[in-house]
Amino acid sequence: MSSLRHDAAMPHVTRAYVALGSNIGDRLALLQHGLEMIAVLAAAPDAGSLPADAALASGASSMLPSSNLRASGVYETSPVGGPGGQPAFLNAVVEVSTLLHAEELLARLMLIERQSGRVRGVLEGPRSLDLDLLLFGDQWIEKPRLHVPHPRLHQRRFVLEPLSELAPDLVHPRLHRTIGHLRAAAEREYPDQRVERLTVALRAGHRLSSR
Ligand code: PH2
Ligand code: MG
Ligand code: MG
Repeated sequence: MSSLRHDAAMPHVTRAYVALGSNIGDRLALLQHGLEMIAVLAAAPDAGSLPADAALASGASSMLPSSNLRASGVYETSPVGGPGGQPAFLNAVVEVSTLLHAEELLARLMLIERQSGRVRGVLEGPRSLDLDLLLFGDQWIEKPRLHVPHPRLHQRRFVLEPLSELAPDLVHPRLHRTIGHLRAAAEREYPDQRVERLTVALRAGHRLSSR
């Protein structure tokens, strides 16, 4: 495991990439909310307690640690897979530096999804907020509920376009190609996947709205 290379006393910061997607409700507000919650929860070092619901209920957050997060632009994208006729998605990617292990980060992402009103129904069907762990440092993880790098990342322009804004030179740990290379290959291979970058932007490092 890569953590063995590190001094046990030294906190181990991992750079992770998370895909955000929404195609129900106020899609932009849901992405913005997801980003703010990722900034809070990925930064909280205490793995045992998940403060999400309490923190949200009280609106009691201090300034977000803006330094631990970078956001891509926002893209409107045609649905890939899933039932026909579902609405277009808004998609974005955030880069977050975290002390958490991949499992802990994933648990927090799922908590944010639930808190945002996500109900798991139809596979690949419409969703208010979908948060997918794309990459976790240079780790290759195959566990029952955790597959990193995300197994379909290289086939999805709605992921590769925003991800390549943040990390074009990052090498995919399993495919050994850069994200920029994968993006260009997917553009050729999947011309029907529509991805349109919007002029709106997510705000990283803003005060969490009390709601
Ligand atoms: N998510 C899916 C399936 N299809 N298509 C687009 N455009 N954007 C998504 O986020 C998306 C999808 C499964 O999570
Ligand atoms: Mg998904
Ligand atoms: Mg998902």
